[in-house]
Amino acid sequence: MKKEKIKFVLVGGFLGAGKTTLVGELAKRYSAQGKRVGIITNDQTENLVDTQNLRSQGFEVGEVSGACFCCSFDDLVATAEEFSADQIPDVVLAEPVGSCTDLVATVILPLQQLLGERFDLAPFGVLLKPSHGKRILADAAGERKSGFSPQAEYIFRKQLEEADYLMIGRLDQLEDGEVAELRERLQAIAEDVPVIPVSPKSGEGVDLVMARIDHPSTTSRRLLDIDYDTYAEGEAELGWVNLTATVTAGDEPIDLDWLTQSVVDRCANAVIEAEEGQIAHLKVSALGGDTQSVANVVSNDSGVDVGLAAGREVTGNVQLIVNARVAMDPDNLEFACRDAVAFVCNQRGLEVKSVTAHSLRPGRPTPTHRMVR
Ligand SMILES: Nc1nc2c(ncn2[C@@H]2O[C@H](COP(=O)(O)OP(=O)(O)OP(=O)(O)O)[C@@H](O)[C@H]2O)c(=O)[nH]1
Ligand SMILES: [Mg+2]
Repeated sequence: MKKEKIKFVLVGGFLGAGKTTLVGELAKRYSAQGKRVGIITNDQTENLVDTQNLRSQGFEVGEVSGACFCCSFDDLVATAEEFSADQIPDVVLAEPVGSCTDLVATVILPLQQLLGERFDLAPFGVLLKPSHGKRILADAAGERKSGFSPQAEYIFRKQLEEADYLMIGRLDQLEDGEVAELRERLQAIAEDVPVIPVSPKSGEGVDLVMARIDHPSTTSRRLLDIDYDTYAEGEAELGWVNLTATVTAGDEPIDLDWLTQSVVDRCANAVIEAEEGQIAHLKVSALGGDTQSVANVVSNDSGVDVGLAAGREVTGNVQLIVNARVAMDPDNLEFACRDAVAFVCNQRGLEVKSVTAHSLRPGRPTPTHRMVR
């Protein structure tokens, strides 16, 4: 009997663009159709807010950590295949690291060419992050005011250039004029690529994304002309911190939403006030029992977002995870993350039982495969 292929959907976009939110919304909709869904998250190091977030929503999540998908291609394939232990999934949704690009040559074509009997590759959709899109995609005067270096901006643009279709995220927060302007700027980068405005959070436009995935009309596989030295310099500009802490208030109830929002707010203020950091994405998760809260800050000029509201208090131990990606020195960033956790817990008399943190600058990408046709 012919084995069914797994539909493999890679969701691209810069740090904080809304990939995890979109993956969660797609997973919910495919599950509601009776499809079996597997999700793969990815990071340079362990302890991911995204994994905890998607698992707490009830999804089956595998994690590729330690390097991006392109540099851990075999892990990516093994993780995708683990879902098949009981029953082959219908759909695998995979979220690459948000500072990663050249994914068509290093992930999509290798999966298609080496494992095409098992995987059916969906068109590659990339989410535009409006807060950075407005600043990075040059205005008529060509003036740079994103706060990021030209090398980091290079990655942002390359991510958009290789898409089969583009999505303008956070539609719920954009005026019609802003959508039109972003569409124009995107079309200057990739003239003939379809553009879908979408709100992963409210769900608006997600049906159009699913139509692209389920009934692909074009999968042009745009191969990038890319300079890996510039790409590596752009990634290395980012400080990367993954911190985990166990905190407890004993029998006193802890308001998880207050906790995550306070920690992310204090951390954001510290890196902005230092006038050193450009925030790509700060996220804080708190998990007590099976109740979770996630709070995020996606740029220097945006406030705190509630990515996932717990809506209730918990007692006992809470696992706190901070994932910070900011253009600044990683040691200073780690200090800001540790200080935010200690300060906020102290405010409410919460005991911090343990803290571990891992800080780094991403190393040069060295893809397992790079196929240029
Ligand atoms: N208002 C609004 N907020 C959104 C939308 N989509 C995502 N967000 C918020 O944006 C923040 C970042 O979203 P994520 O889905 O975590 O972004 P990401 O691309 O996965 O980020 P990384 O994994 O760090 O690359 C969260 O606080 C989300 O709640 C949207 O459509 N509207
Ligand atoms: Mg994510």
